[in-house]
Amino acid sequence: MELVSIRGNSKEELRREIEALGFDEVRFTDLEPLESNRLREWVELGYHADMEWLKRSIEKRLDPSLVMEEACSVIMLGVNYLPGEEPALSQSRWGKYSLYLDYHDTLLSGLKAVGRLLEGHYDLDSKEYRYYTDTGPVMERGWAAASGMGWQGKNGMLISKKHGNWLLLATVLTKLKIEPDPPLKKKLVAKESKGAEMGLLCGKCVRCIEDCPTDAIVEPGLLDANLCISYQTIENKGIIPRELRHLFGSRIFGCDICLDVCPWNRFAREGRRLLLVSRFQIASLSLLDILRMDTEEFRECFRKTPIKRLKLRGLLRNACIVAGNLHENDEWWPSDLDDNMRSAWLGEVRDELTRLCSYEETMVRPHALWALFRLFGQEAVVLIGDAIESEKDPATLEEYAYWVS
Ligand code: B12
Ligand code: SF4
Ligand code: SF4
Repeated sequence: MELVSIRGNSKEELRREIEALGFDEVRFTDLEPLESNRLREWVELGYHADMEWLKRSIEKRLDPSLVMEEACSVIMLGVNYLPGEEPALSQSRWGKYSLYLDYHDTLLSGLKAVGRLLEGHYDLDSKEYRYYTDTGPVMERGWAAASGMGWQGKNGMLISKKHGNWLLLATVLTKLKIEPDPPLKKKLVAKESKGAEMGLLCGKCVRCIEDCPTDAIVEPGLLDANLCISYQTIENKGIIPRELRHLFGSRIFGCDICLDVCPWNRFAREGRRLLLVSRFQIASLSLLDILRMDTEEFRECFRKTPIKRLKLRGLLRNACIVAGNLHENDEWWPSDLDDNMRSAWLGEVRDELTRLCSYEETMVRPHALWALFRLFGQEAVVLIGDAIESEKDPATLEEYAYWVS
C-alpha cells in the first residue's frame, strides 16, 4: 500500500476522533533516533533491579523498527487519572493508579477502537499498526516527550502542562506517515537532540529529588528501582530489604510522593475517565481488614485491579510493613479514637501480626516479625513464644536473629 501522509486538517481530524474515543491527549511523532535515551546505561548500572524483562528487550526499546518493521510514526496517547473524589484523592496509602480497574485492560478497549478507526479511515490491515499500554517494548515517556505531550521531569515522569503528573500513557506504532507534532520549547533544546530534554520545564526545582524518602532519584530523571518504594511494593515478589522498610511510611502499594510534590500539578484537573473504571472504595479498607484477609476475600476485593497481581501474600507482606511503621505514621490509624481505644486497636494489630509470624506463605513471616519487633520491642520474643523453635524458613530465622542478638 502506498504511504499516506497525514498533515494539517486531516491530522487535526484524526486527533479529534481519537480524543472522542476517550484519550485526553493525542500527539504524533516520528521515529527519528533519540540522542538522549539512556536506557542502556540505566540497565548497565543495575537500576532495573530484578526487572529482567526490561534487559531482555533493550534493543527493541531503543529501536521501534525492531518492534514493527514498517513503523513510520508514533501516536502517543494520554489518559488523565487524577481522582476527583475522596477518599482516593487525599490518601497516600495506595498509588492513585491502583484505585481503578487495571488500566492495561481498560485502556485496551480504547486502543482497539483506535485500531478500527485506522483500518476504516486509512485502509490499514491489522499488521500495519501495533498498540501498547505499559507492557510493550517501547519507551513511552520518551516518545510522549518527543511528541510534545509534556516533558520528562526530574522525577522521570512525563509531566503535562494541562494534566500535571497524572497521565497514563499508551502508544500506537503505525506505518502511516503522520506529520510530527513539535516537542515542547524546542528552541531551548540542543539542536541535534530529539527535544525531550530531562527536566525541561522544572527550572531550579528539585522537590521530587529531595522528598523521595529512599533517595531513589539518583540524578535528575534517573531512578534506581532497587531503592524505589513503587518497585519494592509492586514488582518485588520476595523479601523487601530491611533497611528500606521503615522508609515506606504508610505506602502499601505503589508510591506517588515524587508525583504529589510536583508544583506542576496545580494546573491539573480531574480527568474525563472515559477509559477508566474507579475502585475508590479500596482506599477505605482498614489495616485490620487487610491483615485478616483470606484468599477468597482478596480475590473478591481486588478483582481486575492492578493489586491482584501482587497476590494475597504480597499484600500481606506490604501490610506488615505499614503496620511496623504505625508509630511514625498516622495514616492507617482509625480516626476519632481516644487513648484507650487506640491501645485496644493496636492490640488487635499485634494479634494479627503474631498470627502472621507463622503464616503458611513463608515470605510473609519475616515482615510480620519485623513489624512486631518495631512496634513492641523485645516483648515480641514473648509474643512469638515457642513458634520460633519449629521455624525452618531461613529468612524468618535471620530476621529473628537480627532482633534478638
Ligand atoms: C519499568 C517501569 C517502572 C519501574 C521503573 C521506573 C523508571 N523510572 O524507570 C518502577 C516499578 C519503579 C515504576 C514506577 C512507577 N511507574 Co512505571 N513504568 C515502567 C515502564 C514499564 C518502563 C519504564 C522504563 O523504560 N524505564 C527505564 C528508564 C531508563 O526509562 P524512562 O524512565 O522512560 O526514561 C528514559 C527514556 O525516556 C530516555 N529518554 C530520554 N529522552 C528521550 C527521548 C525519547 C524520544 C525517548 C524514546 C527516550 C528518551 O532517557 C530517560 C532517562 O534515562 C513504563 C512503561 C513503558 N513501557 O515505558 C511504566 C511507566 C513509566 N510507569 C508509570 C507509572 C504511573 C509509575 C508510577 C507512578 C506508579 C506508582 N504510583 O507507583 C511509579 C513512578 C516512579 C517514577 N518516579 O518513575 C507510567 C508513567 C506515566 C507518566 N505520566 O510518566 C508508565 C509510562 C506506564 C504507563 N503506560 O502509563 N515504573
Ligand atoms: S516513587 Fe516514591 S520511592 Fe520511587 S522515586 Fe518516587 S518518591 Fe522515591
Ligand atoms: S517536583 Fe520540581 S523538579 Fe520534580 S518534576 Fe516537578 S517541577 Fe520537576
